[in-house]
Amino acid sequence: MNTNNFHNRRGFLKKSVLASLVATLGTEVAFADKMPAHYTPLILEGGELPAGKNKDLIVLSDRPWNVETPAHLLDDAVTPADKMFIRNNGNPPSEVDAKNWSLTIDGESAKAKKTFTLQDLKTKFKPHTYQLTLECGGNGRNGYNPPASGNQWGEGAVSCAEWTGVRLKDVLESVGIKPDAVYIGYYGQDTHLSGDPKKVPISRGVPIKKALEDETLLAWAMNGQDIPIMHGHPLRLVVGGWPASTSGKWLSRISIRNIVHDGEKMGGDSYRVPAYPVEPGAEVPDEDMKIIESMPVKSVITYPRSGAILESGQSLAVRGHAWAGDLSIKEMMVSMDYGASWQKCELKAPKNRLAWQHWTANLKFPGKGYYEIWAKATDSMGKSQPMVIPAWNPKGYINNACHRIAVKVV
Ligand SMILES: Nc1nc2c(c(=O)[nH]1)N[C@H]1C(S)=C(S)[C@@H](COP(=O)(O)O)O[C@H]1N2
Ligand SMILES: [Mo]
Repeated sequence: MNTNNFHNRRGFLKKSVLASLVATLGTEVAFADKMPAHYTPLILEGGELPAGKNKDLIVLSDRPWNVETPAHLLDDAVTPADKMFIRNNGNPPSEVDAKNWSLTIDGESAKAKKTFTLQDLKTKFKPHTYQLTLECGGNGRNGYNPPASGNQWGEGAVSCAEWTGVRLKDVLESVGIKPDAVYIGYYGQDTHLSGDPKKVPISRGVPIKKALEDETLLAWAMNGQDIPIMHGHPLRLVVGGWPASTSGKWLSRISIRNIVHDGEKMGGDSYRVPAYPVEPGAEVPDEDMKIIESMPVKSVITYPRSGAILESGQSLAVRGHAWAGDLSIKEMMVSMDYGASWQKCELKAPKNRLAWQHWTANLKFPGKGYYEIWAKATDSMGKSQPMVIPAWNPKGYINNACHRIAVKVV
């Protein structure tokens, strides 16, 4: 599709386009001029979203599908399928035969090679359900300068659905894990964008210790239903708290490795950041890059949506979620004066380990005017979100800067 007509030379939406967008929506678009470069609101494209998706999701690319959830659509306690972001590296399998689907466990550190049908998994092991936070390593990429290549995610490449399946641990232990195991690597049935059957779009993994945690699941259901095709039907590895790229969709094979898994997108700049801080734009030698593990502390404001207009004198119940990779959230604060003062929020316990936590706060604005609401979470180890963009890295990963929204009191 050609969207050039909508953008200026630098890739930002033209003033005239913004004006017509405001007219179409019948409402002001706060920060519309700060929308990421080359981003075209779907309303202008007339494009289609994958089946079953909320029409207000933001399409960053359609080949492959990369679809972001605007912050205010993340308001649900448990992310429903229609509001879940999509991050595909290749093309989903064109046909999925759940009845004949199988998962093979192999690898140097597997005591045997064994294949399970989906039915085997469902009947031979105990099922478990956990709510798990999945955040793309590149969430927030659009904040970095110089900009990183890749999908320019804002805040919305995060979800927290309920996943049902069996523990990876139970299945791996039934096969037998050799003492020299260090990592697992997944393989899915999606195909490379080039069409080359020998190429794999992505094959990542986690250290054996993370793989053997209770919450690491081989899941066949999401929110009590079959996993939607875009999210990995009929079987998915789900690893909460780590870059969501470790949660392999359309899962057909897991290798127990005696080395750090060396699959597609495990090396180079993929899901890796410099081992020490570097200046923006630096070239970092390959051996100085390290794999992203637990995701950093972060939060999102899900109500109100940015651009809300409030009556003077009203108090405003702000709310959202916070999460911190393998850790939990200890404290949540909001500011309406650019961080000069902070107000403590009410914070709920997570549903289970590795699930996001809900927070609320009642704000009383001193009078009419334009305000920004900033949200800042602190994890159980005492680390807080930075108020500005954190350490630059070549691919623009793990930006956990405070989320900010704008409101107007009239
Ligand atoms: N097989 C396979 N698994 C995959 C991917 C993929 O392209 N293929 N993308 C990964 C990445 S980078 C992310 S962020 C999450 C996105 O999960 P979702 O699309 O269900 O939200 O899936 C991960 N698992
Ligand atoms: Mo991702």
